[in-house]
Amino acid sequence: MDLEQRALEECDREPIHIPGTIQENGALLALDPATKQIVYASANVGDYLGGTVEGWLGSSIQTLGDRKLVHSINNLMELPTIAERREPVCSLEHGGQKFEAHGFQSGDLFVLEIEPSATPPWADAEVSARISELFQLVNKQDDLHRLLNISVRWLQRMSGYDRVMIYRFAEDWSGEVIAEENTSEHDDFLGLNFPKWDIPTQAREIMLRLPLRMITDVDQTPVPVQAASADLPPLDLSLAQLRGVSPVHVEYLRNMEVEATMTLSIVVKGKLWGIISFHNYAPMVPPPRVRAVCLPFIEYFNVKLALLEDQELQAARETVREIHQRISAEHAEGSDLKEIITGDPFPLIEQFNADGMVLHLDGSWHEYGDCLPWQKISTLVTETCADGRVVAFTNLAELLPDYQRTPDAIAGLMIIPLGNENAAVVFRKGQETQVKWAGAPNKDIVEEDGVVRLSPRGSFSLYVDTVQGTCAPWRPLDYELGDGLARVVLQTTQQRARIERAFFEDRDRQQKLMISELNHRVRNILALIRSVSRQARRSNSSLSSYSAALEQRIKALAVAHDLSNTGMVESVSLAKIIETEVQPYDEGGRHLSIGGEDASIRPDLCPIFALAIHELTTNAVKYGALSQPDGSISIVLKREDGGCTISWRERGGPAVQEPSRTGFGSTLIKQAIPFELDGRVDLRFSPEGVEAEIWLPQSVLGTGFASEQYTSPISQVDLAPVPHDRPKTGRLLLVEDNFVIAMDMESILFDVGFENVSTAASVQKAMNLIDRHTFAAAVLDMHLGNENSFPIARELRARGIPILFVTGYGSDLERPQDIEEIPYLTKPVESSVLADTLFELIAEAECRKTVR
Ligand code: BLA
Repeated sequence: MDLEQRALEECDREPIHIPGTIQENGALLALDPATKQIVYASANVGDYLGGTVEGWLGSSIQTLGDRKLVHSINNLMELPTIAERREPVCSLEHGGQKFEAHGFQSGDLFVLEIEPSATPPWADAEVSARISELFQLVNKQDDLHRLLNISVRWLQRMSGYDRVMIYRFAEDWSGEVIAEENTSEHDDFLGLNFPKWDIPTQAREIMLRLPLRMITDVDQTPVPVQAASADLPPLDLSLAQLRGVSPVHVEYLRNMEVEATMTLSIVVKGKLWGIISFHNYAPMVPPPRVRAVCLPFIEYFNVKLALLEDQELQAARETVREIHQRISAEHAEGSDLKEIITGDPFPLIEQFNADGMVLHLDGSWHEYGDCLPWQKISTLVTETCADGRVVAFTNLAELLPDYQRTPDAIAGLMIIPLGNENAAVVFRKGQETQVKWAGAPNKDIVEEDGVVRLSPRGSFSLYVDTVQGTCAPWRPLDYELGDGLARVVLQTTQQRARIERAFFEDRDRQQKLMISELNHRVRNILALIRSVSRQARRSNSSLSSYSAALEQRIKALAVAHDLSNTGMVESVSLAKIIETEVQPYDEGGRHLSIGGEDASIRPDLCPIFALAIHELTTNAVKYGALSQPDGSISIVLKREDGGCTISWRERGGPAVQEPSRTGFGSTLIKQAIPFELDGRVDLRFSPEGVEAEIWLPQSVLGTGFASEQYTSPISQVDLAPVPHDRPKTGRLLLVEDNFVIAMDMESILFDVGFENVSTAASVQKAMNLIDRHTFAAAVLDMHLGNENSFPIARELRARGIPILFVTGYGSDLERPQDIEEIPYLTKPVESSVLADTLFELIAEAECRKTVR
């Protein structure tokens, strides 16, 4: 094996998960849950909790003294989730100082991390405002690069780090800085590439598990973690926020002159996509409020990124579709397929961004533009076509050993099997690319005592490398083009032009619907998240538990979104949603059983249903069946009463008591189901276990969705503020079918002075209210599940009541002509804009009355 390979493997072998040290800005204890004894302690534990390390080691958990802490630890130790994530434990006080404790599981042990609380105390309201601002900012971006640029700018300002970068991994795990906000005097890194060994495999594996890593000061003295006895194995600190830093990486950061870092993991569809890297040129402990914003942010950012990537692909498909449609249309008009493709293949070659093409059809071949002769590639094509899939290569020299490369030669090809030994092969010439590296990516290899090591480079200044002999990478679009071509040819040769036309027409219609639906769902999900974040803040006392709860709720929504997004399905299985939400907490798969007759739910309603199940689950994990090793949840689905009943029964948990205070979870379950899903719910806190019966009507269960046609766009009304005195507010009508959003709107309206709001979720209920009350104005959600609010608008207008529409569809929805003049706002609605618009409308209406 060559030196280079050995050195790289050595890098990957460094056991960074068991560094034996922590960073100095906190202390750590590890407990054995079986004996309740402390078996590891960091040398600095005395600075935080008093006493000495020797005193702490071997002592019982009771030594912690603080009853609340001991109780919380005992509870947390039962949670299966602590094997995968750090959970907040509680705040505590020692010697007049306040600390925050977090815990996680490491092997068989429970690890407790203690960090000083922030002084001055965290400003909850500010954190919540920042999160909401950030979500909104992220959500507004419909272009990947704008999203990245805005995010780094905002994160830099919010966090105070000198530099924030987004670093994207390539296929081979090297990477490039693709967005940067640099406020330091050091050179920019934007556009620079870093070799794969800068972030070795085991560091990337930890990144996939841990959303946030911090290194607070490269010059600090690492604090040893001591064990109660010498025969104990080293403690796995993968999930520790305080984990000590690898010496190689310290050297790396010193060479960069960076003193402190924070890293957020960008994970898209289960894969590490990149990182957001924060650098500071002085030591820096990221303030708790910064972390409390960053954790939910990165979850949301990941969802948004996945969505944008899907959208990009969707747009590319549109182009591909047009080409294929042309081919099949010409064929349907009687032209011979061979003539269509071979007659003028250059538009197709152009679409592939290629230089030439060879077509092998029915035993003869045709060559166009710059290409390799058929004889040279026929073996390769036959071998590669065996499984009928499109394949592509960027470096022919690697593939064909005797291939002689000249500067202007063909470097890559895509092989498209067309059935019956027919094939199309598309060629691309090599290109000279300049890759900019942060420092020459030469490997600095040293051999000491038989061990081969790679050291970090000393310089990160620009180094330009010129690469020849490979072609531009094949894009997903090229594969789509190839696949589509294969399909068209196969279908047409089988004389199925008619069926195919129907197929394309259907796809065209579906694609339009899909894009509109996608946008709509993103907006609704964002609105839900924003309101959930407001609600959650009221019911969680500490900021870190607020942030953790929020993070988990976003995850639940994201999972639901992914489910409903796969292939834009017509409906999603209820059992699948339940399984997806509960399974992560079901250790060993022993505690959950789902049975009965499955039903499906409309994809647009999937997130709210998932959120309700998430709330039941978290409750079970914290207080119910999933908090005990023997607990179980049985879920039975039953088709009855013109709908479907979901019965949730917990058994084997601690004795249940009716909670004295209704939390966000049970409020959501009890109200969202009737309010938004038009269903019924019976939530019982029986002593032997929580029981819930949820009934959903047929109207929300899966048949088709989005039957409305979204056609010509309408322009956003001009909402330039008109100076006016804020009038005294009367009663306001709010029509909104999404319960969480309604709760949120009510609180916004209350905050801006509308103390008297009547809310309805359907046309019928709104009409009843209009008959009973006099309203000063009305805010109407355009879409109410299966109906729209236009009849309400007509009725209100007849009574001279000012109206404001809100819609999650942006400008996609056309209002009927007779109510075209009514202004609208797009969700999520800014509270100040909502207030200004309403006051303006009311003032105008007053004016009209006076004139009359
Ligand atoms: C870790 N290397 C890291 C981390 C980053 C990088 C982000 C995670 C730790 C952190 O948050 O700082 C690299 N940082 C980058 C890159 C950019 C950036 C590419 O900002 C670009 C903008 N490093 C080397 C060599 C080795 C090596 C030669 O240069 C191995 C022989 C190892 N890097 C290395 C190790 C870790 C690491 C071991 C883990 C450090 C730890 O978590 O303790």
